[in-house]
Amino acid sequence: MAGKKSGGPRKRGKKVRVDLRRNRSKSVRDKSAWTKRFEEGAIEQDDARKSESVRAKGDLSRKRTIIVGDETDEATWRRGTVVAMRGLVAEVDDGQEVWACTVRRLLRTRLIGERHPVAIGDRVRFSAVGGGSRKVSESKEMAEGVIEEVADRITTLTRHYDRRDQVIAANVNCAVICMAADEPTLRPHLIDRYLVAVHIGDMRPVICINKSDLDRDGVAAEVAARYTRIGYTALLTSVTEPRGLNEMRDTLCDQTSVFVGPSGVGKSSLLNSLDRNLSR
Ligand SMILES: Nc1nc2c(ncn2[C@@H]2O[C@H](COP(=O)(O)OP(=O)(O)OP(=O)(O)O)[C@@H](O)[C@H]2O)c(=O)[nH]1
Ligand SMILES: [Mg+2]
Repeated sequence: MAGKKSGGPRKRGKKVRVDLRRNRSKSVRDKSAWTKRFEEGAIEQDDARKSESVRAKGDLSRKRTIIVGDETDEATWRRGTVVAMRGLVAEVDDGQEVWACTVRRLLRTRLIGERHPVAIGDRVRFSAVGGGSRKVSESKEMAEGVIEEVADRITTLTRHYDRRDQVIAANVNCAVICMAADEPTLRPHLIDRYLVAVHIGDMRPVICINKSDLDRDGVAAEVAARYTRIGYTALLTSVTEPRGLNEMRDTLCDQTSVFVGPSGVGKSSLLNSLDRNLSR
């Protein structure tokens, strides 16, 4: 870089090795064409030995070095928790107001292996973008910021999607696995799949079978009892009756929880019934 030597003593950032982006790790050479020509006898075997190295260089060659420096003054960074994701914009609550934050490009590069380097529940440090505000809906504007740092996650709920692990929520203690007694049909094997993800993520699982008003043959009650017998908390709830909502409130008290489950089982309805302030 031309400007490097002329600026006098300059604070250099730290060198960090990061994975190459997927599209950069593609071979630049069309290997199949070379193989084809070799098979057709156009390339002598001896020539190939002299000119081609077939030894893999290992992981080192698949990394690149980036310089991580102070882009803004750390002393001014604020702390907050990501409370919503809207595309690449994270909404960060600092305890007083909610900021619309993008993610510093260098941070994105360092976390390139992850589909979303920032997830709901992440504890972050961010810098304010001087005087900027971002329109997040027709009626809502938020102060703008840039996420500079993401704290290590204590727990994570992930799903495997498009050959990558996607973090759905970070730093929650409890995951409420929601199913419906009916509409959609209760599928107990799905509960087990969620249980595996919740245990891997180090969270406490709570099983909730909602729409118990539709459990006419008692199958949902039997499924819940089966999980209770092996030590899980399994609640039967109904938003319409209502039923089991106080029990659910007590179960969730004093912890950060995430509601997971298929579409239509009543997660939003449950949350709105548990706390009227949540409907917005
Ligand atoms: N009968 C009955 N219907 C319910 C109950 N809870 C919710 N519903 C209905 O089920 C439908 C789906 O509820 P939602 O709360 O939107 O479901 P959701 O899990 O949030 O769905 P997604 O947002 O798509 O993931 C709505 O029509 C609700 O009125 C219940 O306890 N009993
Ligand atoms: Mg919903």
